[in-house]
Amino acid sequence: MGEWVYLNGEFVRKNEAKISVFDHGFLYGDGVFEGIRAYGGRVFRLQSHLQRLWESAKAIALKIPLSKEKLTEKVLESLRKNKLKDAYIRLVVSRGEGDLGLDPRKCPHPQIIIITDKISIYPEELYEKGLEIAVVSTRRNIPSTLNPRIKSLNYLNNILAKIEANLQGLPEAIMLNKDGYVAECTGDNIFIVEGEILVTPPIWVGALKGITRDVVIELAQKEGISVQERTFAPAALYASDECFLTGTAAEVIPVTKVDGRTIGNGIAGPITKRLIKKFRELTKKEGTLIYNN
Ligand code: PXG
Repeated sequence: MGEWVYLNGEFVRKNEAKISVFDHGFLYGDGVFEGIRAYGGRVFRLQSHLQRLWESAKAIALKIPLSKEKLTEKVLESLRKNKLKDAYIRLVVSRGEGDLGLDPRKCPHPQIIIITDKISIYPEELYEKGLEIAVVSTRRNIPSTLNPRIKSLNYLNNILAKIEANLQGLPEAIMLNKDGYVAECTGDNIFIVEGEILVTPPIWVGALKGITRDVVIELAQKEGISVQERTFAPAALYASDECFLTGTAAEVIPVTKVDGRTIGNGIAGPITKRLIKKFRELTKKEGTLIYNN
């Protein structure tokens, strides 16, 4: 882990990076966050992540006490201070300290935290073999209660699904929305391939607007692969030719077994492999430079 954490407007050592027990991020999950990656000295899609952070904050009426430009600088400074080129960056904005009541008006100072870490990722062989995952019984939050578009500190919905997967010995869970349509996984978006067509659930079904999802849609379109955003049920997933997940941590990773059903030929399919390759090429050449040399 990076030694220096940005907290309360300054860089402190990680063992001194402590927040108040009265912070509503801790008491109520009242706050927002982002998970970002740096590859070879470049931060991938930093502005898209910041844009989403601002949108999440706006949705919960949280004012981020720095400009996007200043926060960009602080993220880059965190990476330089920790001498990182390849990293996972966790950006957290919490409501800040208040009293024990819910009222966010009692929290005058939102807290910005930047943690940098080495990335822990799936073993390389899984990008060939694919993951085995399952549809779990925990449904994705409905948008009228807590909209899954908001990347809030309140992740219990996802954690409950993750626990169900873990109890089955599986690394990820597929979550359905209240109507039984496939929404997303606990920390990844989901795609299937039907013949030559790439299909992913629309965001309104109940999914985060993943940055990796957007990149994969762009890459597929550039490759001449047609992409459809439409709803589908687990049966369509079982019958699909290929399936993969997208996320900042997992990148693009094949899924080859769902609920005991083998997907396609049981190994990463051709469209999945093509998109993994294109995605990796892009992360090597694009992004905000951390070091100006
Ligand atoms: N859906 C959800 C619910 C997420 O939290 C994604 C999709 C993928 O979005 P991006 O923008 O990363 O392509 C996420 C983000 C983890 C972890 O440790 C993953 C996320 C958040 C927090 C932790 O795997 N994923």
